[in-house]
Amino acid sequence: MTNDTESRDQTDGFHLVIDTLKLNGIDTIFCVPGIPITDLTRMAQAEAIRVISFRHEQHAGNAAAAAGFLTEKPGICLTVSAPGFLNGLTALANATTNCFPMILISGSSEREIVDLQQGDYEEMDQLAIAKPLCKAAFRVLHAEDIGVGIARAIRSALSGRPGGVYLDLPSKLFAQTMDADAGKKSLIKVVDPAPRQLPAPDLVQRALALLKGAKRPLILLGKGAAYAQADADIRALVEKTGIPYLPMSMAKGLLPDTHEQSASAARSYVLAEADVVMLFGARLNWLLSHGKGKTWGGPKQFIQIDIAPTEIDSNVAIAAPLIGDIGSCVSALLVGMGSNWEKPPAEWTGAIYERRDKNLAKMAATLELNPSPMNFHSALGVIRNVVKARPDAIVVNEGANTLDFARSIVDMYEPRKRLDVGTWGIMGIGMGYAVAAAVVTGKPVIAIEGDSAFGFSGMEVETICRYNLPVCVIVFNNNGIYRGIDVNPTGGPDVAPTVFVKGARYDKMMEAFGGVGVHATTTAELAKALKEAVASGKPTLINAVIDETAGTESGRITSLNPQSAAKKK
Ligand code: ADP
Ligand code: TZD
Ligand code: MG
Repeated sequence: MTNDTESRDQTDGFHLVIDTLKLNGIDTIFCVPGIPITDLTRMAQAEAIRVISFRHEQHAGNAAAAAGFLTEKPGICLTVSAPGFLNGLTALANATTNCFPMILISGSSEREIVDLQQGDYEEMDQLAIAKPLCKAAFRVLHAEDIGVGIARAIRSALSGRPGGVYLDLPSKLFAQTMDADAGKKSLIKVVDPAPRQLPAPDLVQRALALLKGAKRPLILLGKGAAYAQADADIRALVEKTGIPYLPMSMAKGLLPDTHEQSASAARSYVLAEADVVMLFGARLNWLLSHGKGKTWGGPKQFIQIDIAPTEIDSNVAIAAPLIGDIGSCVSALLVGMGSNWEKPPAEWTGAIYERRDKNLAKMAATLELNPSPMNFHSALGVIRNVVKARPDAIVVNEGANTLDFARSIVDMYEPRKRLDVGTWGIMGIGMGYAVAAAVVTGKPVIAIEGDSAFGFSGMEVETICRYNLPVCVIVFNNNGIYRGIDVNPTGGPDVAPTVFVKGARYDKMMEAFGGVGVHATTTAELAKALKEAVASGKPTLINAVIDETAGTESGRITSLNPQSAAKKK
């Protein structure tokens, strides 16, 4: 507290909020100021909390979510009432979907007026609207309850399956005063907000028995495993079992993608052929074809490690659920495996690695081509090399083709270095995630962005410049969504819905705010600019010109597009 606060006999809502956040180790707030929270942002900064102010709440919210994922502390997003709240709500819902801990704190208007619908400034029943879209939602009406409200929000965001929490703070609360001593006593420092959840021993034994009998076992690592920060034990387990593994996109780097047990480049083969699949913090949702159908080939049995018991059997029967936190489950498995665990049959692993190496050689050959204009492969080949040289850099990635190609081409070497569109496949996370990654880690950030994807959060390049963050944005400019070659079938003056201004210069946006802008039409120009950006840490945007014909509709998920009857004929 400042001397100013100490000398007062009274404290107020503003200070109680800030003091509780600080007491709980919250050192950063992502926000957009305005009534009624402008002073809260000022006072937070005055009290040495880092306040990162954005141009739009959705990006502040995405930053909070990414900070939550990276740090295992809830990321805090602070917004104004109704419209600011709604802008932040997309990020809150997305964080909940991704199982990232964040707290959206929004100021709100006068309860008496809102509830009688008398038309207050920015009137909205925010609590009711937030409730179905997040893990938990709370409102604090009295200054003496601020400590409890924030403690409940922190616990709800972090315990069990992490997620988004909404905290409604009405305008009137901030000005409420109370005795400073009583106020101090009302604050709660949350003890162990994400307590370990040990798996029951019989569940561990059941899982190990099933694994032992497997002829063609497979390990699947999800972003829950990356979140859990049990990196060394997870690696030890994978290596001790000798079982081939597949990382989901945000679990890449948990073990280096170049690891000898990686089955990434033989994905379809292992999914179809495995007989026992062990899931670590990964849901059998659409990203894994719901655990059934052609992708999954013959019959198989699942071992699923998850902190959320209700996730089990959500899509297919799970033979061996293992409920607990990843760290505790993995150490229990390591103990249970003993010292002479038998590796899987060489017939199985050999067949996988042979396919993998063949596919990797094929890809290496395409990466070596240097077509003009650049295509996804040649441009990503450059980024792949830079990331290899700077494995501590964080990669942010969104788009369709730009996402799918980058996921398979750019190898990751360290845990939690890849942030992407997540469970929803949402566009617009780019600059918010990039800002958060730079702010909470201080490491260089490389944001690989489709030109459409970038547009959702592009204005935040000003934020990147304002805070002088070590972020290099690479816009894969193929003149549109998926491709730049669609035409208006009527021959009218409007371009097709997927097509943008041809030859746009996104690099000029960065220059407008004092950052470095580069227009790259060759791999040599791209390599030079990216290396300089990573070395200097200067905010940089590289407009990478990509062949506008190179992409495919929806990247690798073309089949999810409904087919019109006319098209089918
Ligand atoms: P991916 O998209 O990478 O497949 P998902 O987001 O579908 O991953 O799955 C993440 C899973 O991890 C969720 O089911 C969530 O409950 C679980 N999870 C999150 N944190 C932990 C943890 N600390 N311990 C165990 N499970 C966790
Ligand atoms: N809006 C939101 C919020 N999320 C989405 N996923 C979409 C729209 C639909 N969409 C995709 O799924 S990918 C994409 C959109 C608009 C953009 C693809 O174009 P791009 O990438 O330029 O980013 P490529 O490299 O040209 O394929
Ligand atoms: Mg594009």
